[in-house]
Amino acid sequence: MVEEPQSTQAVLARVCACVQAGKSDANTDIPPGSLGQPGVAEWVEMAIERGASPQTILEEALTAGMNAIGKRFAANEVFIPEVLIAARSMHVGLAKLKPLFVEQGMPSRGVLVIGTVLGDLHDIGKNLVGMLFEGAGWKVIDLGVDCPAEKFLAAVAENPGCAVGLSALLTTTMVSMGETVKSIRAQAPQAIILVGGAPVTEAYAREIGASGYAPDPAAAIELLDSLLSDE
Ligand code: B1M
Repeated sequence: MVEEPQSTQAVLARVCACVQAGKSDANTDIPPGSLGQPGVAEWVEMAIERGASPQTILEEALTAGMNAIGKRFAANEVFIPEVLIAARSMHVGLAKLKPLFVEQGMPSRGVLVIGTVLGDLHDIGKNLVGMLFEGAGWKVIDLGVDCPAEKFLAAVAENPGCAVGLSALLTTTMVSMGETVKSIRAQAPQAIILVGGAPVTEAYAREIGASGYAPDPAAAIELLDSLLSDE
């Protein structure tokens, strides 16, 4: 028996907590022992019934939950599996909101084109960065792995004003990261280009002309926010 929250604000807080716990709906037993208890799906439905706008549910509950997970991940309080199940729960909530956003389209803070650079097949970190940007309200266009500069250039041309995120995990592929930044700069000199990945450093980002380096997804989101507010 679950006690019904008194206020809409309390319902939103439940959505936010369920995203962080990875509790998608009543039929899932994540976290263990929670089978039958409402999750993101049920609380989002209740928030809608109570008259909360889809925008409010998105920002104050789903995005807030994912932002919190991103910060806890950066602080080593949670790990990759927790981020993945939180992202899955957020998507369950988003699916409930999508029909309500049909006319105006899903709101978005902007577009981030992201990919792992040429020669590099590592995508776990890049995928986490993409998921947390999505959770923070960005439309994410994921170009995948082993991306030549041309692939980034085409995406930048198709999405004017987008930010670009490059990931590299090998010291050898950091070279193609530099070449990709150079090509993007030639086509779109003002583009914001973020770089990251285990071997990448702040100094290297500066050397290749990237707009900035971030060690983890939460830092990348903060960095992009601050670069945009400087524009
Ligand atoms: Co590879 N691998 N791997 N590997 N692999 C490393 C990177 C390595 C350090 C292992 C080692 O030797 N100790 C080493 C690199 C050495 C170096 O260059 N200095 C290495 C090597 C050598 C190789 C091969 C060459 C091995 C071989 O075949 N001889 C080969 C290369 C293939 C290729 O890419 N062409 C190879 C292959 C593979 C697998 C395919 C088997 C697999 C990748 C599977 C996949 O990604 N789908 C793999 C794996 C899993 C690893 C390790 C074990 C783990 C990488 C990972 O996913 N980490 C790795 C060793 C290690 O790191 N312990 C290793 C978890 C992930 C969450 O972290 O990617 O760093 P990370 O992302 C972080 C941050 O870096 C940051 O945020 C993420 C979350 O915090 N971040 C960004 C990432 N991108 C960002 C972008 C941003 C901002 C932040 O802004 C845009």
